[in-house]
Amino acid sequence: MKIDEVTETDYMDSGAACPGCAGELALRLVLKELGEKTVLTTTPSCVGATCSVNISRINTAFPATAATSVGMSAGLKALGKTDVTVMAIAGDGGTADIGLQGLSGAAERGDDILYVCYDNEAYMNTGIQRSSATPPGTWTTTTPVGKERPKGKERPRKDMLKVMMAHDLPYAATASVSYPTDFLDKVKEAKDRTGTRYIHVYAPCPTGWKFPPERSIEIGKKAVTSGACILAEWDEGKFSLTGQSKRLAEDGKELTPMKEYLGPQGRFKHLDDEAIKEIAQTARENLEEYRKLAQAYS
Ligand SMILES: Cc1ncc(C[n+]2csc(CCOP(=O)(O)OP(=O)(O)O)c2C)c(N)n1
Ligand code: SF4
Ligand SMILES: [Mg+2]
Repeated sequence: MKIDEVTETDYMDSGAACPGCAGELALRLVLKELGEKTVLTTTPSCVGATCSVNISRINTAFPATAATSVGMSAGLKALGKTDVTVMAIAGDGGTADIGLQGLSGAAERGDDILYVCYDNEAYMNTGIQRSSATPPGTWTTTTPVGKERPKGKERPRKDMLKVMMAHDLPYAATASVSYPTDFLDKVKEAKDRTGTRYIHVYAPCPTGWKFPPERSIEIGKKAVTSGACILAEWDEGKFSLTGQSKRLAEDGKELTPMKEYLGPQGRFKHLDDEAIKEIAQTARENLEEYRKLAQAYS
């Protein structure tokens, strides 16, 4: 897809997200691809709380996110309505932590839903607490930087793409709002499948990451070009890197120095050069692991 093929029709109504919010942009883009024949489940989260849409939508409790969509999918099928996409959107906290059982249950059963996780790497709507998707090195209000924890969060992030691949579902992918055509190609691919489809889209948050709002797209790009976030796709048992990540891992394109990605973000300002080096090393290792996975599942 080319960017000028993206429809100008907008299914978002007025909203109250912070300026530069990429979570809001993620939902805006997904709806452009899915169109008006979509029923949406949202949860407590920034997107759930701040975005209003011009399509049918239900706001449900975190643990029930996937189950609510599954119920709607079954109901529509019973009514003979087969041309509607049933979609859920939730944040990283709502997906990797609080709603994981419902999502896992749906994926294991093969229920017919599209689940999108927008990942801003913390619980933002309640004031920047760590989630299991928060990357190591991050300051959050529940990983305060101090004598005991000079480097912020210590544990690695949960890799939701690998978690979902373990369910052997038909389609799963990672994406970034900073690469909208790669993202929308994946939404298009997922839309046309049956069964549980999962897209994990990286979505910078100027408020929680502490950078100026006009830099959201640039920071999202640097997340990918530094190797901190990886664009990939699982398609009926085949795994591949896509877009910029493919060029970095397979074509030997040079990674952006990690400092360029972390430096503009206040949540990393406590990190010294040694700590940044460690994060860069982990990113290289993750990219290499994904490259090998792509070889193994080609
Ligand atoms: C079961 C339950 N636990 C906790 C909350 C409080 N809560 C509301 S929004 C939110 C943050 C959600 O984080 P995430 O899913 O990552 O979305 P974000 O706010 O980052 O957009 C939390 C913890 C809740 N509403 N319900
Ligand atoms: S806190 Fe972050 S995710 Fe929430 S509305 Fe503001 S920019 Fe968006
Ligand atoms: Mg979040």
